[in-house]
Amino acid sequence: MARKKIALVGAGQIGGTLALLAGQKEMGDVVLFDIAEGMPEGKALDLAQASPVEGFNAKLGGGNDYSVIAGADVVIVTAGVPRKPGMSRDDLIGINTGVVKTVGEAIKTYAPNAFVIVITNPLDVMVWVMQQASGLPPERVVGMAGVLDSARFRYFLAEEFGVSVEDVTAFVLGGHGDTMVPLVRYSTVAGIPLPDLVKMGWTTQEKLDAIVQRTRDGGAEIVKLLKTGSAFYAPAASAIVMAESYLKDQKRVLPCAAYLTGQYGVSDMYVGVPVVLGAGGVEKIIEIELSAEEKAMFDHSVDAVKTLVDVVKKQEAGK
Ligand code: TXD
Repeated sequence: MARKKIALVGAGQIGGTLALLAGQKEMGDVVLFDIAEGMPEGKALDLAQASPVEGFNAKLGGGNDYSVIAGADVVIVTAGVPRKPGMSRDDLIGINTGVVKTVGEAIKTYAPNAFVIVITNPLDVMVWVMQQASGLPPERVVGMAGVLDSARFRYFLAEEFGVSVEDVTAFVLGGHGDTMVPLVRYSTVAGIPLPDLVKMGWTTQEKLDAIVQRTRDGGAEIVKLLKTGSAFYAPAASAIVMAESYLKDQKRVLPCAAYLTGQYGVSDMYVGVPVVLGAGGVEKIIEIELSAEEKAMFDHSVDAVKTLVDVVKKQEAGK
């Protein structure tokens, strides 16, 4: 059976890291696209030269012509501009909408059967723009944010409890970042829900609240430290587990920005919810009962996304 093909549109900080991870995990052949002249080829050649050392077999290529993505099984999109200190994710909407629209049209032309994972910010809107521009079925267009937000949450919790990150599960809903809705009662250490751990004296509600806030601010904390860009190792690792679940039909249950058709009372929008990811893409949207407080936070998150989608719709109408 021929190797799968993974196309990375945007070969910057995240794109380059995606390529290395996809190679190391021997997920298939990897191609990098970018508008920066020579850079995608340069990174592909450098990564290819790591393959004998790392011990993986993959064809690695790159280019500035969208035809390089032809026939890709998975396309991971990071094309666009990242935040600088003081910028919100929403500030990127003007530039990145145009970029993602162009990428969507290229995917429609060259890789219409692909599973598309969007990373570009503001994520929840960009994934909607991607689905509209590419015309791919919504179950094959998702956004990566929840896996990253829950990974940040899990890491901070593991630090607080002094346990392995592998035994911490975290459940997040809603938009990426500031309006993220972490479900404390569904987050656990080895299946023990966080509220029980408070009762058991493992932590306090105040410490949990602080961890939730630090998770919400996780992106901005790194942007402030890096000064020249945003996080890229954890975002790349997060998108790779989503790609792997699709390629290997793993049926992982992962928080993704997925297209809702009435679930959680939301229609015709992309929002972060738990889904089953398999060979069919988003195979199931998991709809859980929310408390009044959780529902209010979720609806606030949906409203924030809706506002940005309306901005894009107005931009489109104004053209
Ligand atoms: O969780 C999440 N979804 C977020 C997403 C986590 C972290 C970063 N988030 C966003 O991903 C970030 O705000 C950016 O919008 C993207 C990519 O972040 P990255 O750190 O990889 O940015 P880089 O290093 O600037 O890479 C972007 C590349 C760069 O090489 C540009 O030349 C290229 O995108 N680029 C384009 N490619 C194709 N077409 C166009 N028009 C274009 N414009 C820039």
